[in-house]
Amino acid sequence: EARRLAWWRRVRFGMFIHWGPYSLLGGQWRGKRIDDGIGHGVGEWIMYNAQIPVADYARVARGFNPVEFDADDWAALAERTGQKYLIFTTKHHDGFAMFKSAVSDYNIVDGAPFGRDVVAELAAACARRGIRFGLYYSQAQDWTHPGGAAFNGRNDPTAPWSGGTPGAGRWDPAQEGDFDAYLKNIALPQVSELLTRYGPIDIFWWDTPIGMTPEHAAAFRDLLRLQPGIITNNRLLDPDRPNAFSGDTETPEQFIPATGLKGRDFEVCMTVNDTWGYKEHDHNWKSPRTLIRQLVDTVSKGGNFLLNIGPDGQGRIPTPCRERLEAVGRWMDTNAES
Ligand code: JFZ
Repeated sequence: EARRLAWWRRVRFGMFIHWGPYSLLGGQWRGKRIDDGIGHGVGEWIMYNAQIPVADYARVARGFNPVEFDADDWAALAERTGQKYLIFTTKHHDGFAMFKSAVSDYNIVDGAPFGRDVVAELAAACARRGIRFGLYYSQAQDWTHPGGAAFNGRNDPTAPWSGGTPGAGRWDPAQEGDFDAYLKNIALPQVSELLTRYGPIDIFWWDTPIGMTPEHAAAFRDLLRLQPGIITNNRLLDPDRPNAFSGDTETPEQFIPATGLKGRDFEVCMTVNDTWGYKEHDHNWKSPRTLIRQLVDTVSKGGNFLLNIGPDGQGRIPTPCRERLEAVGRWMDTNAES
């Protein structure tokens, strides 16, 4: 086990990328800025926070044509920043797959004019540059495929981020359906696709196990055998639940645990502004000084630092974001081991 995690513990610094049809909306729906709701209106939750009907959001997705996307440019930026691994949102809660999928044509190859497999291009770019490659996949929440789970936090501020009722937070009759059937027909097959079609996968990043039971989690965990040596975060199921699977790494989000997490591997995930997915009007960029301090603070406490970028709907990394990563990279050049 220690050997499996050795590279991850050594490199300490990764790039997180949130990118999908929500990036095209840039935090606005029908001319209104969506700044309320889950995560204070984080860009990738816009479908949920603005309660966009499935058909309307699907129209946005069908227009997704990010012609400026350049996998090698993104991987090169990670390299210059000193980030030794990259984790990409292959499917976020909106349900749109950024890879070709045989089980649903709601994906970037078959369901959008772009027609290119973004996961394949990123996997190849990372392989060329020796950057480890990880996949984020929202295994339970899916606001488009019938039966997918929807967080109930809008209706109940105490709603749990795991287990509970899968459908309690749905807002469109088109979302109704059987959760077990969704897992069996969409989520599990897509995870298999991801684990078999893109070469070696170094990390699997689960998220928000709404509605899941330990049995559901076991079915996903079994698929990980397709990639011996893969490292996973702990969001397949809440580790506090009895008999629940817990992954290799804890995931403090947007904060650094004051004294680290004794005896546990952890990865602080952090945004450069205040959103994961692109928001056109979020200009609250952290300074390079703040980002370097957060990186050093996290590493000094024994954790990894996963710093997120949110490219826009054309595939461009916002200039202020790019500049900050370049500045961190210059600091890394003089101060970090290679
Ligand atoms: C999740 C996602 O919902 C979000 O869009 C983003 O991808 C982020 C990295 O992960 O956000 C969470 C997950 C769990 C909690 C809060 C936000 N939690 O347990 O409090």
